[in-house]
Amino acid sequence: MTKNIDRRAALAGLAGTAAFAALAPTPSRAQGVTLRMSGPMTPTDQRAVALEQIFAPAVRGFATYQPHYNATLFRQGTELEAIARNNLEMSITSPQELATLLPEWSIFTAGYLLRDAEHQKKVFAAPFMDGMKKTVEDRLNVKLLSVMYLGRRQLNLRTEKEIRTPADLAGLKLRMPGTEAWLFLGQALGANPLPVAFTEIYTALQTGAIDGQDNPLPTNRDSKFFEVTKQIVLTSHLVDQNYIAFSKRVWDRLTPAQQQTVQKAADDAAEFGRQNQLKLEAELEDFFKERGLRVYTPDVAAFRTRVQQAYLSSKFANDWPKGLLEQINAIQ
Ligand code: KDO
Repeated sequence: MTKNIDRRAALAGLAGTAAFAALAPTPSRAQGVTLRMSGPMTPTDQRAVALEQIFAPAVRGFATYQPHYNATLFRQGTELEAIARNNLEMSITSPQELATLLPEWSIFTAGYLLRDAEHQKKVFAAPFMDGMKKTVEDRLNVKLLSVMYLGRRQLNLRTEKEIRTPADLAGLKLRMPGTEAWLFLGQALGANPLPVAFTEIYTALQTGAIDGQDNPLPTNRDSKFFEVTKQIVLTSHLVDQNYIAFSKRVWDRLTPAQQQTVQKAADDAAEFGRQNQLKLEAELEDFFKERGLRVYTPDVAAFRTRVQQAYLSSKFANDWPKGLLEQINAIQ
């Protein structure tokens, strides 16, 4: 189990590190730089596959991509700090992790905000996101290269009781990742959220320490959660997004041509991963049904109403940049 720690206090220190990195003498142009990527995902996760199959070969002329999966190099949620401190070159980060350090990012942790993968991609590319990205660079020494589609998060429970509305989740121990924003999502859905690291979910489900977890269908298959659960409730409560996070210090050492190659490699990998993930999401309902799980759609309107109201009246909403919600909603 992981504790929910507020790391905002650490930001002052991190900003200092980033400023120091910016002042350090410019090292010679990148020759054979190693790009260590750390994350909690499995190697079969489509984001991992995309980076290995598309990103790695594209940058091979000047960089070696070196992935570390299952949080073996850095614990889930500590990767941004590792990049900020120049201890790591890459990660796949999330708005929930960014929000622990830069509260305005909590807007993207809100359930039922983004409509689908296309909306997510357009919002990330919109000019109104430039300032948000720049703050991440300046404060954390992290460049967000591209947006990766993780999928629509669905409830996946080891209990048998049918879930139609948020009221049916009362008292249910729902695992969420260990940040404040994630825990709030579990609460907004009507459940009793418990923080557990991604790598501990399977055992927590198996032993009954938790009643359920939420993740997109492809993640459920990759991490075999279906083996220790009985049902999937298709709430689609979050069109989950991740970002390819890249060390700004390493970026600044690349030549303009190398930077262009890295940027294109990241965009191509994100697109490849997105298409594969969408295809899997469309196919996997049958996979789970064949393995004996119940898969069904609840009263999604009831979930949407409750979750949206919870976010709009939450303390998080006070940190959202003025007008951003409207700009996000206006993107077609
Ligand atoms: C999870 O811990 O449930 C989560 O899905 C959260 C995501 O933001 C992302 O970090 C993901 O885990 C990991 O990459 C593992 O797939």
